[in-house]
Amino acid sequence: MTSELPHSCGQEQCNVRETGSCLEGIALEDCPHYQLASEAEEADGRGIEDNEGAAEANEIDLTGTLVRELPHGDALTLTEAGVVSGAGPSRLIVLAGDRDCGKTTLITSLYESFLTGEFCDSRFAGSMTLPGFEQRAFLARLDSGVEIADTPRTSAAASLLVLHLCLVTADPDSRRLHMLLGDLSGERYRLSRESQADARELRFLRYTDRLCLLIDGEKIASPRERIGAIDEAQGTLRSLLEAGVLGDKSRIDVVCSKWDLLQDDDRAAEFVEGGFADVREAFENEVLELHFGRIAARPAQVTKDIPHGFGLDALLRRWISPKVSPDRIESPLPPARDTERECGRFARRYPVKEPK
Ligand SMILES: Nc1nc2c(ncn2[C@@H]2O[C@H](COP(=O)(O)OP(=O)(O)OP(=O)(O)O)[C@@H](O)[C@H]2O)c(=O)[nH]1
Ligand SMILES: [Mg+2]
Repeated sequence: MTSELPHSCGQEQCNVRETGSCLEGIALEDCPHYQLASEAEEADGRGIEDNEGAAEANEIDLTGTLVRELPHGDALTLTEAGVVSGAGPSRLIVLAGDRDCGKTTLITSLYESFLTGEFCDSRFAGSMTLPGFEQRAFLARLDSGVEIADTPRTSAAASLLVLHLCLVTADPDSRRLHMLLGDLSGERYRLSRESQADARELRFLRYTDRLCLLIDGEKIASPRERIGAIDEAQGTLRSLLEAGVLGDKSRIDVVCSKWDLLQDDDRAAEFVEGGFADVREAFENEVLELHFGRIAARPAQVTKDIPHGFGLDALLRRWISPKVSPDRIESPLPPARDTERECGRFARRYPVKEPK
């Protein structure tokens, strides 16, 4: 376009900028008033201003390049957890159980177990949810000034909040493992027992590595509430199986929490034994794995027998153990034949399909 021509002229009446021709009809290089536009702008200071403008714009770009988006630090959504699990080996464990049974405390105690060093032959290697952990652990810390340790209630609105711990395991390959600990609100758990529609909403349980179902030890300690506590756990498992969100590929831990309240109560401890046996009988053949445990993530009174985080090591070891897919065919390569090519040997590993 003519207006973009880089011409300029010292005579006001000359249109060389627009037309590219000299007012006096002479060759541009012969005209004493003619200048290149950039020279003219530099002479009156405009070029410098523009250069400064460009420099400012560059500075903004540079800032944009240098400022990194940091993780928000609070618990992740299920979608965000999916992104983390795509980054490397991972385990998504969902903790479920009635209100106040101790799910959040279990998660924060696991995190705290790594604050002093190695735990379960693994070391802490980072977390995208450190503020999330700290926020949950805050009320439990002695220096927070509350007399009885407590954790903020998990919101019922979010169906699953996921906390992230990256661990380096001590095996020879020293691999990093992303532990994704899902905290299902007590309210969502109760609804899943009472309605099939609500149970179906927990369809993400199909894709999790384990479901850890907590039975509240405080309820077991109460003779009036203990039968209901085991019945509710059984009812929830039944409802989730019928809704199809659990099935023959599910791995489940059934764990009695707050064991510190039961250790001196033989009748309650026997009741837990019996309850676990009933759950085993009812569900063992319907799921892939069923394990039972007892924990005291944060005992009211720490003793030699029940230290802080009692039972968590057994649980975590199971959670970080190598993942074996039920569909995986464990079939080593057969010995090579003399003149056989590698692909032929590979093909022989699988039996030829029967013709229909
Ligand atoms: N005695 C004892 N109390 C515990 C233990 N673990 C947790 N608690 C207490 O149980 C209460 C409830 O714990 P939370 O972890 O908040 O329970 P939750 O299952 O996350 O509850 P919701 O978020 O409401 O579903 C808190 O007051 C904890 O301090 C334990 O091992 N022993
Ligand atoms: Mg909670």
